[in-house]
Formats: sequence, C-alpha cells, structure tokens
Amino acid sequence: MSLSAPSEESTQPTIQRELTAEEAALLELVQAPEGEGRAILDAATREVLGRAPVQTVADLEDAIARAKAAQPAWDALGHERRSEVLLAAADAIDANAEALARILSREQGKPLNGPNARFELGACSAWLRSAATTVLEPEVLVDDEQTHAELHYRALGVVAAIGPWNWPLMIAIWQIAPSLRMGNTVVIKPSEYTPLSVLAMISVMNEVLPPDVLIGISGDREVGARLASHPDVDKVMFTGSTATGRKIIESSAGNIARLTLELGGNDAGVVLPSADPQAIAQDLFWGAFINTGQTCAALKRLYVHESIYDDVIEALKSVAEQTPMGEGLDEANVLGPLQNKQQFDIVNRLVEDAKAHGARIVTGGAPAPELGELFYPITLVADVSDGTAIVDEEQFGPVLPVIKYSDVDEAVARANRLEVGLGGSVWGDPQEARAVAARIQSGTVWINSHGGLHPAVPFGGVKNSGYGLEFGVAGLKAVAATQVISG
Ligand code: TXE
Repeated sequence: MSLSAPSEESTQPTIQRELTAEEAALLELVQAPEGEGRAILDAATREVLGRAPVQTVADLEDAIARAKAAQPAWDALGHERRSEVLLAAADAIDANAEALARILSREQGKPLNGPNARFELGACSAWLRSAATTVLEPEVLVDDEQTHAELHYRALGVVAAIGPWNWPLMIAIWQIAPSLRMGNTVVIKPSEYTPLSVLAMISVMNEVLPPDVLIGISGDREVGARLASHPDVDKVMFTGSTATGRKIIESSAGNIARLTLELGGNDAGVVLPSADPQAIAQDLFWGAFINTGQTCAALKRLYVHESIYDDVIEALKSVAEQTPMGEGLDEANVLGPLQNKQQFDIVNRLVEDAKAHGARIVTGGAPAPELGELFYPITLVADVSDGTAIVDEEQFGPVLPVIKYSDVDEAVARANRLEVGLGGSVWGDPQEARAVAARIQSGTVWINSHGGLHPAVPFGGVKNSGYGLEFGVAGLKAVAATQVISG
C-alpha cells in the first residue's frame, strides 16, 4: 500500500532557513533517505523541512511482532528498574530539548516561546518523570478469617498509540509514559502532519530504552486503522477526532483492545456577573488561544453575563492586540499559524458563516496572508448565538465566539447542550463558581482558569469527548490488566 499525502503539497523544493547542527543531526536520524519519503513542510514558512518515511502495513506487522517479542523482558525488569530507565529517557529529552523544540516549532508552527514549543518539551519531561515515579500498589480487597483477596495491576502487552498534530510530542508522552511504566511495549503512529518531531523524540528516548520497547511507525490513516485493529494489540491510546474514535471503537470489537479515547470537545466557559473583566482577561485569552486555539481542552465558546458582556469583550480585544503572532522561530512571537490547510479552511469557513449570520467581528475576521499562507489572526466573534456553526462546531483555531446570557441557569443549559464534554470553566466569585461548576457536564471544570493540566491529576472526557482517564495513578490503571489473587 502507499501513503496518501495530506491535502497540501510542497511548493518550495528546499529549506531556506538554516537548521542548527543539532536539529540537522536529529532529523537525519529519522527522515527518509534523499529522494524518498514524503515532504513535510514548515508550517509557518511552507518551506520543506524534511522527508517523512513512508511506512506500510508490512512495516507495521514487523513493528508489532518486535514489540510483542520485547514485552516479556521489559516487564520482567520490574518497576524499580523501569522507573530508572524512564528517568534516563527524560534526561535524554532534556539534553535535546532545544533542538526538539525547534523541529517542533517548524513542523507544528507553534512558537518557541509562550506556552508553546519549549513549554511542550518541558511538559514531556515532567509527565515522563511523573509516570516513572508514580507508584501503583496492589490493593487488599478483603482480609478476614476466611479470605485474603488482593487486586494486582499487571502489564497488558502491546499498546498502540495514535496521536494528533496539535501537541504531538506531549500527547505522545501521555500515551507512551504510563504504558511503558506498567511493563507494556508501545508502537506509536504519529499524525501524518507532524511525524518528524515525534520520531525525533522517540529516537532520543531510544538512546536509553532497550531495543523494540518503543517503536515509531510513520504512516497514514490506513496504517493507523491496521494498528488499532491488530490482533496482537492489547490497548489503544488514541487522541484525535470523534469520527476516528468511532472507527477505533468499532475495530475494538475484533481484537477486544482496551481503549482510552480523547476526542476533543467544544469547551464552554461561563463568566458570572461577579467576575472582574480586567482581572480575568489574560487567563481567558490563554484559555482560548493557547497553541493558537489548536488545543483539545481550550475554551471554544464563552458565555458572558449581559452586565459585563461589553467589558469582557473589550478586555479580550486589548490582550489580543498586544499578543504577537508570526513565525515560531522568531523569539518575539507567542502565537503561530494553523498547522495545516485542512484546519485553516475549517476556521475560515466558520468565520465566514458567522459573518453571513450577522455576527459582529470585534477583531480579526479574515486570513493574514502577510504573515504567511496558514496564518489567521486572533478573531473575537460577538453578538452570536447558539445554533450557528461557530458555536456548535469545534473551530480548533484562533477564533472565539462570545455569547451573551442573562440568567445563570440558562448559561448552564447552553453550556451543556452539545454532545461533547471534555473541559469547561466558570469565572467569578470562587464559591459561587464552584456551585455552578458542579452542574457543567464535562470531565474537568476549572475555576477562574481554563485548560491547566497536572501530571498527577486525571484528565478525560464525558459524552462524545471519549472515555478513559490519563495521568497519575488513574492513568497507570488505564494501561494495566487487573488480576485478583484470592486465597
Ligand atoms: O484527526 P484524525 P485530524 C479534531 C479537530 C480537527 C479534526 C481532524 O477538530 O479538525 O479533529 O483532525 C489517525 N484508525 N482534532 O484529521 O483524522 C491519523 O493518521 C486509526 C481534535 O488530524 O482523527 C492521526 O494519526 N487511526 C484532537 C490520528 O488518527 C486513524 C486533536 C488523528 O487523526 C484512522 C486533533 C483510523 N481509521 C484534531 N484514521 C483532540 N482530541 O485534541 C486516522 N487515524
């Protein structure tokens, strides 16, 4: 089989912005030989960054067989030794963090600075260290004169990790780290949009991991489908679209693979009348626009009480105007382009549709070709209502609809009316906000912030946002087989 290229094609034959020696060395380790592979573009400049290997279903079969063969010895190492190896892998990531951040910045588009590429590498190290040191003890279930029953957590076998293009390295680590910690081996297929940065990080980790414990496979959705449905795969960790999540659920009927599905959402924020618009503006802004809005648990619909509606919009506009967007390698920028043309077209379509339905564009509202082909400015859409596409569909980009409400019960009902529930937030007096938070249908509700994650705090969605928890002890349980020892 062959790998179908993403909808965009290279228009520039060579990279014009020079790679550092460290970046070039890492890319050389993972990319296809000269003249082979598929061109991967720098998201900001649209120059060719490198060549992704084009791996087939036959390569995948070989990878799964090797991962399966390596698993018993990795499991037999025991928790203490595996923990040491994973901490050494985190050290290796730290030692290569700047080069990896630069490759990530080029390939994904996110700037080096702000909560972006360097931040993502820091998170990779932190989450890997947390998984390496979190302990999952056996539980004594019953201990009386007749029975002693314990619940143990064992390795499952081979874990398939399938990831997206928005936080490609961090999400890869979220899938890899707990899986390896519990004694599983991992075959990971990065998104076809961002394979090079993920393969580079895997190659850095493989400097210290035993052979075949972690195998990267660079392939398209056909390879992803075969990986998820493979009879020798015991667990699938997937982050991506709801449509693909449904296909993976269907294929799990065949291999009975356990699933952790993080399928994005359309997170609502509710700003109560007690909120101070100036005080919350920065956090609201980054809650919505972290990674230029391309974040699963970003604020995607903002419901603001009518008494402070205009003030919140003004405060957000002012932050938007002071926040620089541009090429990621420029140290001044903290917002970047959309990663790919498909997402750029979604954002453009949703804004055009909002305008056609009479919405007011407060700032932005049209592409910014002067910055580059895939740049879209921060766009605030006001005087918009539920039922329009910009509110009801996940924009996954630098656009935020701000919706006016007059009654808190009504705002809660509107926040809950969609079939997704990853995150949510409530802004205002903390006590009042907590009471409202309990009524929001989402896996996490933040108070006076949105989207902050911690490696020890479980994260996962409800409704169509998927199921299964990641991080912390709950995350280790999700990649383990339970065994009761009773006697
Ligand atoms: O996702 P896909 P895409 C949303 C966002 C975006 C949309 C599509 O709204 O516009 O999803 O993005 C692999 N079996 N999110 O096209 O297609 C595929 O190769 C197994 C939200 O990137 O779901 C890639 O590695 N795997 C999301 C991965 O699945 C398959 C983050 C994701 O691709 C497969 C990104 C199959 N049948 C986009 N088909 C979030 N949760 O944050 C594809 N793949």
